[in-house]
Amino acid sequence: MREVFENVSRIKFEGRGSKNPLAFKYYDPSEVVGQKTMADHLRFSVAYWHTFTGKGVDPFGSATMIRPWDVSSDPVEQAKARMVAAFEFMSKLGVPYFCFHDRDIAPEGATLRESNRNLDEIVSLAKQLMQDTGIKLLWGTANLFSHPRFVHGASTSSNADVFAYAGAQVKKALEVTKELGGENYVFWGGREGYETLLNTDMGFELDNLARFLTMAVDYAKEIGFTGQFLIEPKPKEPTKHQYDFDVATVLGFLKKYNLDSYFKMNIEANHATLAGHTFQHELHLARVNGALGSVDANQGDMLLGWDTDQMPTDIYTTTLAMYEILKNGGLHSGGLNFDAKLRRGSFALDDLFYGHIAGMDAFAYGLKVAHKLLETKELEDFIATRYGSYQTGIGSQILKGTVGLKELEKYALEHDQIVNVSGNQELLEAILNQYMMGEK
Ligand code: XUL
Ligand code: CO
Repeated sequence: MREVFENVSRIKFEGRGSKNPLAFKYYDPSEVVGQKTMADHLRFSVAYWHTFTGKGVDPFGSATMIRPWDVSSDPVEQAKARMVAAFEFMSKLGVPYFCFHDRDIAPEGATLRESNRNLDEIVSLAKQLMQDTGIKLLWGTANLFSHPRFVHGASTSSNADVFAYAGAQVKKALEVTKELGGENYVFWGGREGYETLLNTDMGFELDNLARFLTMAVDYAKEIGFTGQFLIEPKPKEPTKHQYDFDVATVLGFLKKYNLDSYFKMNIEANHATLAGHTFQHELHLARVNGALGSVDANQGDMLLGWDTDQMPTDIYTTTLAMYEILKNGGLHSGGLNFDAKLRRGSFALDDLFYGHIAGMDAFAYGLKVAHKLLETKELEDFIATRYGSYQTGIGSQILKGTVGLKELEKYALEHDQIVNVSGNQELLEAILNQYMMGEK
């Protein structure tokens, strides 16, 4: 079959000085950082929806990205051509993984039966292409938000028929993910939220969300799907208030419904900032709760209040993200999935490579700086010293649980002239800059 990216060959690592836009400057998949290769640390994945079905449409204008694989008038044939092009792109880019929603890869039919048949047909092509190229599935998911039937939500819809339909769709998506050896399965609650409490029974909807997730856990057990379940928090968009608001909210939800042992988080950078957090905050909170599963790698724009899903190029953010990931002992079955799209003006085919190369290099750079920071332990040592008062005296008794408020009062009455030490934030920021610039 004729190649779509015919002027691009396999992207190689050429190193820092390279002027070749189609080469990696920092990402050398075989370079060993600490105990693992860069490829094993970073586990990059391409998001099918943005990269192969996204066309640059925005609320004010139509498609700017006219893709050579979008040629057939038959939707299934079109989906096949797109899938073949996707594997050519991913092989040339040298990513080990991809991710998809059911409806990204195969068209919705007139009935659920027809949609399932379409999906089966495309999945068998995907399976073949995965075998040919060695590219694996990081995660699968079901699109429970685009079709008008999900106008009031999926598992949190006021309409029980929609709950049932969504259940059928997740059942099929789980089967397909298992069939393709998917290492995780993601639940992003696209329309699981509300617009106004004037028409919403929030407690009932949250109970239904938990019922739905419990059914998914049960079905995964039944079919022997052993991949990790992930919830992807997001505070708003498309609904005004999404139930999976942020990591803290999801942790509370999972605990309430006894689902916490079955789910980890898929943390997306732009969702973190929409929630008023940093990406690092969300990764850190998930990590210290044993719930850091995978990452949707992108970035937002601080001047815009919506989910711009830009390619991650901010090396400070990627460094602090990799710091958390290394402290987590890696991403395990997770990966860095580029849930990121090109700007509408970047409509050339080569921009797909430039965008992904920029993101991969930014994370590779971040990995190396983060590794250095952990090797010297400069930040860790500072933090350990900062909490040193808990290692001896009253602090160690607090940790051991051998004192209560009465003992604290006795101690405080004798030690009420408190001496605090500086947090040295600016000093630490300057030290981080030295690492960023390779001076440490
Ligand atoms: C939407 C989003 C989704 C999920 C998968 O903001 O991030 O693409 O990653 O459904
Ligand atoms: Co995402």
